[in-house]
Amino acid sequence: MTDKPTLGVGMVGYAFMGRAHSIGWRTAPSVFDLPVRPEMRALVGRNSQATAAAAAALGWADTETDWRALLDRDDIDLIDICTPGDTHAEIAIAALAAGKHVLCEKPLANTVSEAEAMAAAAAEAERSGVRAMVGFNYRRVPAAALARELIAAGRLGTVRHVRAVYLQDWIVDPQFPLVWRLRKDAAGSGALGDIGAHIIDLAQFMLGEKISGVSGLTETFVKTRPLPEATPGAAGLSGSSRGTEVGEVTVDDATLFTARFAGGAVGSFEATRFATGRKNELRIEVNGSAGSLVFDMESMNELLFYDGTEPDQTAGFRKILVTEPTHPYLHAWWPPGHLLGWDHSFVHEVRDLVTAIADGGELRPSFADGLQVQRVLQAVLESAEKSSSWQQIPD
Ligand code: SOE
Repeated sequence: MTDKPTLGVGMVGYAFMGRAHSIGWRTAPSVFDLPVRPEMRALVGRNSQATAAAAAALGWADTETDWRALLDRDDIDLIDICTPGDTHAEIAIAALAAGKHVLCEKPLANTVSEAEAMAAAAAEAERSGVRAMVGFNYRRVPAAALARELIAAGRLGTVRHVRAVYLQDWIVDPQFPLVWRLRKDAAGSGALGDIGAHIIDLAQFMLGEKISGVSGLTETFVKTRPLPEATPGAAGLSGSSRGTEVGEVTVDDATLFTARFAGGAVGSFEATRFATGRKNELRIEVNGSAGSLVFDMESMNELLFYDGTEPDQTAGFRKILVTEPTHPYLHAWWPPGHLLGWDHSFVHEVRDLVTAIADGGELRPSFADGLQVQRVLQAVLESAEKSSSWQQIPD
């Protein structure tokens, strides 16, 4: 046993993201030398039996059936929100007001006004040392973090282009049920908010610059779908639980937009759940006056780098294997060449969050960052509604 101070964690929701976050909480203390020891104290879910089973499987000590119970528990220091977007604002604002640190899954909220209220609550809480972070986990993939470092160090010169796609195909089948991610009231938007938000955050993170304006279009290819059966677990990405009634899809299946960055670069973004054969393909290419970088989640341990300052005869894209101890997060992992996976980004998220809580250091993406992404999402939707007209993003 160590004599480190502990950080009591309560998590709300235990579906796909809750499982991923649980791996983060469980693994981070055994990999990184954290200043405090997170303890997985309580898991919250509405169905007590299902929640107890999930808690046992995922490593949570205790359960609650109402998230409000966490607010009154002295042994809970941090609330991790892994529920659909329509619940984020209420839980996060109440948690911050109760003096609990918050980790909130992305996108921060379903609307800009909710995100504004959350950012204001986070700014207020920060004054008394209570911290808040949004779970844009791809920032914590070492190759993506290395891309940011190389761009910040000027290795690409002046950045001119960003080409970002996030492609999935899990709803190509028109019989796939109308799960919560396909309902505007629960999810805010579709492919745009769910996966487009990731590439917006990641591109801005890599460049260290914000998107200043956008022009977008959206499409919903399959307009009605079978309703899911009302069984626990029916809200996931699996299509096995369809019922016989049909409901309307109220979000985008695919969204494309062009963008300008504050520093002068231009960008193209595509988020779709209809890219048949593409399971979870997140790819960002950045071109600058002195070089280019390509990050591709399907080869997430690699970063392609073109150094334009090399002589023409030998210049070419080269593959950096991002597993050296000098690469972001890698000092704590395996010897070079031993690869990491998608789930490690959640371990890194916990490491950064817990470290900033303990030492008071910078913690990003903040709720203010999440609000800015939300403004981009809203501007894209507004543009799509107004014949793809240009929309400036307010500061
Ligand atoms: C579903 O599209 C999803 O689980 C997203 O919600 C996650 O944020 C993404 O990382 C993987 O796909």
